[in-house]
Amino acid sequence: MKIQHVLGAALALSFAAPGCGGSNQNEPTGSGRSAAMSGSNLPDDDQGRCDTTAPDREASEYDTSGDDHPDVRRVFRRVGTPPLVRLILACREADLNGDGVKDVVRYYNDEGRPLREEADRNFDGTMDMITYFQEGRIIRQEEDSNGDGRVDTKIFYEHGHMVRTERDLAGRSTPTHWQPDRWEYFEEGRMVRMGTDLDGDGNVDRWDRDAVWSEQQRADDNAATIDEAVEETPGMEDP
Ligand SMILES: [Ca+2]
Ligand SMILES: [Ca+2]
Ligand SMILES: [Ca+2]
Ligand SMILES: [Ca+2]
Repeated sequence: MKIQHVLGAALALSFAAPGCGGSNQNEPTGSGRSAAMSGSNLPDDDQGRCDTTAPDREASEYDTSGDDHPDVRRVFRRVGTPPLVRLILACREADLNGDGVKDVVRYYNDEGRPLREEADRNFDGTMDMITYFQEGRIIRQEEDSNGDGRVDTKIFYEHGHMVRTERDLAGRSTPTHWQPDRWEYFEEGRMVRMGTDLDGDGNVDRWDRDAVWSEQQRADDNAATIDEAVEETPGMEDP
């Protein structure tokens, strides 16, 4: 799946969100995007992705790095009718390396909980990591690790912990068909098992295991068995 394809769909979704109608008394605060300071060599367009143009949006910008140039933008959705208006965070984006271009954007659902985050981690102008959340917790990350614009790694989480990765090492995936050939399984942050599909038929041909971890598991199992045996032994009374 192409990252750009995903982003396009996401953008369509965010624009499809219904507005509040035309009864807003407050004018939208422009694009919410500030131009670079004069004399600054930062670009005019920060390539922000948060939707600041919908009539129910309110944008605010902050400088967190101390150069007087805003690097964080938060966009809120106005909910309710005056005077009972609430602001719910809808989108937040940031310029992490201070070059004037936003590198990470996080979208929030109607309750203000994180939904999806897109990040350009090597600052080359293309998003290379998408993080998905469910009920506020990370559930999956999709990564373009070699910068060819296509997802080649998926990382799966349970209860906030990484449990499995799928990788397409041979590049057999297409925009519509994900075909990993390497599966890695994790226990407490440590890879314990790895399966590889060598011939591309979708089935694992070789399993590699963490021998030390397997040995430790066996030892723990034995210890548990001994503990049970000891507990079941009637206690000897002191003479
Ligand atoms: Ca940047
Ligand atoms: Ca990138
Ligand atoms: Ca890739
Ligand atoms: Ca195979």
